[in-house]
Amino acid sequence: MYRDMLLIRRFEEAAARLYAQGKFGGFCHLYIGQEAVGTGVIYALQEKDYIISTYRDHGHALVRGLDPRALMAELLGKRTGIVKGKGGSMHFFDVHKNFLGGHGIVGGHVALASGVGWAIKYKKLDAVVVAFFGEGAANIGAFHEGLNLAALWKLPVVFVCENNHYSMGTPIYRALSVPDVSIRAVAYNMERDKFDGDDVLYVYKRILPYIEKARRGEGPSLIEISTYRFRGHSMSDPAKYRTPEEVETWKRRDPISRAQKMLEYNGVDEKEFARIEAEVRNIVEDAIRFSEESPEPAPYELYTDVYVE
Ligand SMILES: Cc1ncc(C[n+]2csc(CCOP(=O)(O)OP(=O)(O)O)c2C)c(N)n1
Repeated sequence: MYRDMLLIRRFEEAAARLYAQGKFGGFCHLYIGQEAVGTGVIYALQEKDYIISTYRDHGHALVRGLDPRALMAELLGKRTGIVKGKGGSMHFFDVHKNFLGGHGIVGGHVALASGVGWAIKYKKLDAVVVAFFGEGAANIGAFHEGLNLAALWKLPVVFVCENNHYSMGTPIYRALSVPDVSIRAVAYNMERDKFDGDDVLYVYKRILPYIEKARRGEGPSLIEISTYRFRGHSMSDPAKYRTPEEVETWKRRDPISRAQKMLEYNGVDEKEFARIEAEVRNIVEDAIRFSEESPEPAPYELYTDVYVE
């Protein structure tokens, strides 16, 4: 788990550098600071389970085991990218890993998650689907439609709200009439929970029963996990709407330092941390090299993958 969180951090630091150097454009939303949420939740899943995510999808994709080379190449818009360089940062997708995107429309994929849940039930698959979204999505119509049908049809969905306290530059108190997202589950007769997301093991332990409940066919849950993004909303956001003190307070709860302290306490020594750091740096450097050497998509690719054939 520690290694995966560090991989997200180093991968995204590299992505930020490449973006600043103009190696790629478009939108790029970093997950830095939120690593313990995606990691803790995805470790509680099995390979046969499905994941659906937002435009802040790098972390979820890496923990699910999507190829870092293909992800980096996707950022750079290369033909070797995970979706052939056509989706970019917001639209990672890998059907072989049951990773169903990367979605740019806030909350739209929450309804899709219920569709996936319905497909799992209809096909009698032994699987669940986790939908990640921010607290801003809880105000969108598709969120409510998705929750209603999931509860009504007892679909195997776990709705995971990564509450990082801001929707772009808008703090919770300006956007949510009820600041507690999880309480919305009550309106749909759905189980709910709410907890902090800076301790990866804690996240894992708290989410597991809801995933198992969904797997037993006992219906969906809405889980709100409190977290914080250390960077701006996207690469083009200087994040002036937060005080440096607020950001510092949250950085003191950095999920990676926290996991490191816990491992140190359990006897993991400096050498082992250095080994993991080197391994992760190699993966990221290799992904960058691979991406930079990869070709651009051919012009005819503009017309492929537009419709399902
Ligand atoms: C339907 C829709 N409305 C507006 C936007 C523009 N937009 C992009 S991200 C965002 C904020 C979403 O915040 P939140 O759901 O809390 O997620 P976070 O970025 O904090 O992870 C908005 C309004 C959009 N992409 N889709």
